[in-house]
Amino acid sequence: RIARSRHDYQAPAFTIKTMQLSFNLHSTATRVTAVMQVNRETPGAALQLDGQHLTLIAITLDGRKLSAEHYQLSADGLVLPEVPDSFELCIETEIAPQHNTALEGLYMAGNTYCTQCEAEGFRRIMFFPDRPDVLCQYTVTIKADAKTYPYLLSNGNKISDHIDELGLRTVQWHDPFPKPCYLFALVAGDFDLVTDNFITQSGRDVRLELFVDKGAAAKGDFALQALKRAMRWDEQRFNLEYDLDIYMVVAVDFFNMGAMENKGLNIFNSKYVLADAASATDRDYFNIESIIGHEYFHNWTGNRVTCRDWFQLSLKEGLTVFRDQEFSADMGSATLSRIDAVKLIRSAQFAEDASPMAHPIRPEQVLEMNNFYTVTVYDKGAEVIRMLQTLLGRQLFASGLTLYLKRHDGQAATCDDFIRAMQDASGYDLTQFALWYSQSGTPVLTVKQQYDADTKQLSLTLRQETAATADQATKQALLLPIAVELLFADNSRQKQLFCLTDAEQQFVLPDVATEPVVVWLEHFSAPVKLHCQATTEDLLQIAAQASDGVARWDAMQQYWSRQITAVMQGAAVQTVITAELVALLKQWLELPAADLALTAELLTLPDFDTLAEQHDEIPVDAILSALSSIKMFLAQQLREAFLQCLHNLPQPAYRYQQQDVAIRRLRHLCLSYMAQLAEYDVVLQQHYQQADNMTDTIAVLMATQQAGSALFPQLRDDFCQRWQHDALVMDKAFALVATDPADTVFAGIAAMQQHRQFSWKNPNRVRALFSAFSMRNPQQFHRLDGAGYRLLLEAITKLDPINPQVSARLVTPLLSWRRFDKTRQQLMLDALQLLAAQSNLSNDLFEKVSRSLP
Ligand code: HT7
Ligand code: ZN
Repeated sequence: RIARSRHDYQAPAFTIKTMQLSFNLHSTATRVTAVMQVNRETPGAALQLDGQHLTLIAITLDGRKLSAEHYQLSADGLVLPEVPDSFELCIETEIAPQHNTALEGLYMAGNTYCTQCEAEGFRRIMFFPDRPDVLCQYTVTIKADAKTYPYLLSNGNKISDHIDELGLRTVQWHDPFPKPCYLFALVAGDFDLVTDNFITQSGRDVRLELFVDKGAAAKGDFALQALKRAMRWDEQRFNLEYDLDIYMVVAVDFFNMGAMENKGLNIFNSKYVLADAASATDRDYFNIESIIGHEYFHNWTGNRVTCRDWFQLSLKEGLTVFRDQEFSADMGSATLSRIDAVKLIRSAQFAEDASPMAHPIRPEQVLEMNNFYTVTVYDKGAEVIRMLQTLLGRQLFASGLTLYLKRHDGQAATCDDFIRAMQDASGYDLTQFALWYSQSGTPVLTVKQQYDADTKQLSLTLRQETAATADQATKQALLLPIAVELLFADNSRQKQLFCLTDAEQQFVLPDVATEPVVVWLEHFSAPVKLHCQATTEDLLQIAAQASDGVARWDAMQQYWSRQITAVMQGAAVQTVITAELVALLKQWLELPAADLALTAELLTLPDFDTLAEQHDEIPVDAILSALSSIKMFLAQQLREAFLQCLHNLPQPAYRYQQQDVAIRRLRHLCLSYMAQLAEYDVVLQQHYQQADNMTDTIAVLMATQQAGSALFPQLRDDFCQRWQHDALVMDKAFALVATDPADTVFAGIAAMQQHRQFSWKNPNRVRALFSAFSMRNPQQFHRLDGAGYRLLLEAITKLDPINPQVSARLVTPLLSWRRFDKTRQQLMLDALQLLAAQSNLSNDLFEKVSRSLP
C-alpha cells in the first residue's frame, strides 16, 4: 500500500476541457458514457485515468474503437500509453449503484440515486484523472423511468427535459463553471420539493429548491430560511454573491458525512436539513444553520477557487469552517458558538495531536484521503484562519480574502497562494505565521506576571513549547497572537494584543498604576494549552468580571479543572468546593445575568475528554469519580437554588430563537443537577411528560441517564416506543442507549441492533450506536474487563467490508492506547492487533491501525 507525499506533486500531464457525461440509470447496471476533449500538457506522457469498481464496456479515440492492446486496465485505472496531443476520448462503463455500500461514487440511498465524489469517488463512476486540479465544463444527460424518478438532477442549469412514449425521461444539465470531478453530482428520485427565491445584491433572482423525503416538506423550511440568511450574510460580510440561477439542496438518508458542496447541487445528510420542534433539538437547529451556511460558503471558498491537491484540503475546509463559525456567531450567540468551538479543539483536536494520527493542518503523507477529513484540518485549520484575522484585523483580512478569490478565481490553488494573498493585501510578513501549516502539535503557553510597585511596570513573560508528535520530532516557535485583558481593582480595564514570536519573550507595560488580574487568551486567541499562575481568587474574579464571555467561561473551566484535580489527588470534596464558591454560584443562579446561557456554561463541569487532555496518562477512574462526586456535592449544596432558578425561568412555547435557547440551556442545567437527587424525580418526570419539544425531552432523558436515576429506563423505553417510526429521532434513542453509564448498556446495544430502524448500511445509525458508545461513554468503553473495546472491535470488523470510511472513523478511540494505564493499554492493543490480522482490511482502516501499532 503506497502513501502519497505532499512534495511529490506534479502538474497534470493531460487536461480535459469539456466532458459530456450520460447516465442510463439502473440499480445494478447503470451505463455511463463520457465524451472528453483531452489535451496533452507533458510531452511523451502516457494518459493515466483513475478508475475503481468499474466494468469497462468500450473506448473510442477520435471515433476509432480501441481494442485491449491499446490500453492497460487494472483494479485502479486505465493507462493509454500512446495518444495524440489533442483528441476526443469516449469511454463507456457499467456500475452497480445498489451494491455500492461504501457510499462513494454513485450509490442508492433507499430509492434515491445519489453521488458522493469528494475526495476520490468519481473514479467509481468513470475513468478520469480524479484529482482536484483537472477542471472541466460538464454537460450531463440523465435517463430514467419518469414515474419512479420524477426528479433527475445535476449541477448547473437544466437545458432540456423530455419524456418519450415509453415513459423514459431524459434531462440535460449544463454547468458553465469549470470544476474538478469531486464537485460533480447527480440525484434521481421522488421527493417533496420546497421552493423559494433569493434576490442577490446585484438584483439577480436565484431560484432555491430543497428536495426532501415525501411528507417531510414542513421540516425543510428552517433549512431554506437558513440558506437565505447565509446568502445575505456572505454578501454583507465578504461581498460574495451567488453565481448560478438555481441553488438546489437534496436531503438523503444514507450519507457518510454531514453534507457536500457540489456546485449548485448540495447533497445533505437528512439529519442536517430536517427539523421541527417536536423532533429536533436546539443543537440540531444550530447544526443545520451552520452546515447549510458551510456548504453555501464553499461556493466561493472551495468551488470558485478549489484545491490544487488534497494536501491543501484546509485551504477550503479551514477557511470555510471559519466562515461558518462567523456566520453562526452573527446569527445567534457569539459567546456560545465560540465556547462550542473551543470545547471541540480542547477535547478532540488536542487528542488528535497527541495520537498516532497527528498531522499538520496541511498533511505531509496520506494513504487514504478520507482519513484526513479531521478536526485538525477542519477545526484547527479554522483557528489558524481566525488567528490571521486577529493579527491583521477584520478589514485587512477581508481585503486579503478578496484578493485571494480574485487572483485565483477558476483555479486550483494552494495554502501558500492564500498566505501570499493575505500578505500582499495587508503588507504583513507572514513567513513565520505560515509555520502553522507545516507544524503539527499543540503548543503549551506558560505565562508569568511580575509587577513592580516602585517603577509601576508590569512584566509579562511568555514561553511557548510544542512537544514532539508522532509525525514530527522537532518543533519551532510559532507566531501566537495573545489577546489579554487587564482587570484593575477600581473596575477599570485595559486590552492588549501581544504577538509572541520567540520561544520566550518578555513584554513590559509601563505606567500600570496597580497590579491587575490578567485575563489570558481572550476569546481563545490561539489554539494552545495555557499554563498560568492565576490563583483561584483570580479565576473567580475573571469568571465574574471579564468583558469577554468566553474568557469568563474559560476561567471557570480552569477553576473546575483545578478542583477536580484536587479531588483526584485525595482532597475531600467539601474542602475543595468551598462555602464561598457555593455562595457565588447561588448568586449567579438567583440573579442570572443578561446571558442565561453563559450562566449555564459557567456551572457546567469540563467533560471527560477535556480533562483527559490535561494528563499524559489518562486516569480514567479518578477523573470519572471526581466528576461524579463534585456533581453530587454541588447538587446537594445548591438543591434549592436549582429548583428556584427552574421556577423563576419562563417556559415559552418553543421557538428556535436565541433568548429562548438560553432559557432552555439554563433550565436544563438545573435539571441535570437535580436529577442527582431522587427527591426531584417527580419534577423530572413532570418535565418529561409536559415537554412539547424535543430539546426539553432530550434534556430530561440525558439528565436522568447521566445521574443513574431509576427513572431513566422507564423514560427511555417510553421515548423509543413513541418515536419508533422516525429514523432520525431513533438515532437519538440509539445514542441514549449507548451512552448509558450503567452496566446494562451492552444488553441495550445488542437489543438496538435488532431494532427495525437499525441498519449496518446506514452511517447515521451506526454512529448513533457505536460512536456514541466509544466516544461518549468512558465508564463502559474503558471497562477494565475489556468488554467495551471488544464491542467496538466487533462493530468495526463487521462494518469495514460494508463502509470503510465509517469503519475507519470508528477506530479512532482505540488508536490512543498509549495514553492509558498498562491494563487498558494491553486490552486496546489486543483489539488493534486482531484488526490488523484481518485479511482484506480497507486502506482506510489499515492506515490508521498500522500508524498506531508499535
Ligand atoms: N467537502 C465535504 C467533505 C467530504 C464529504 C462529504 C460527504 C461524504 C463524504 C465526504 N468526504 C469528504 C463536506 C464539507 O466539508 O463541506
Ligand atoms: Zn467543508
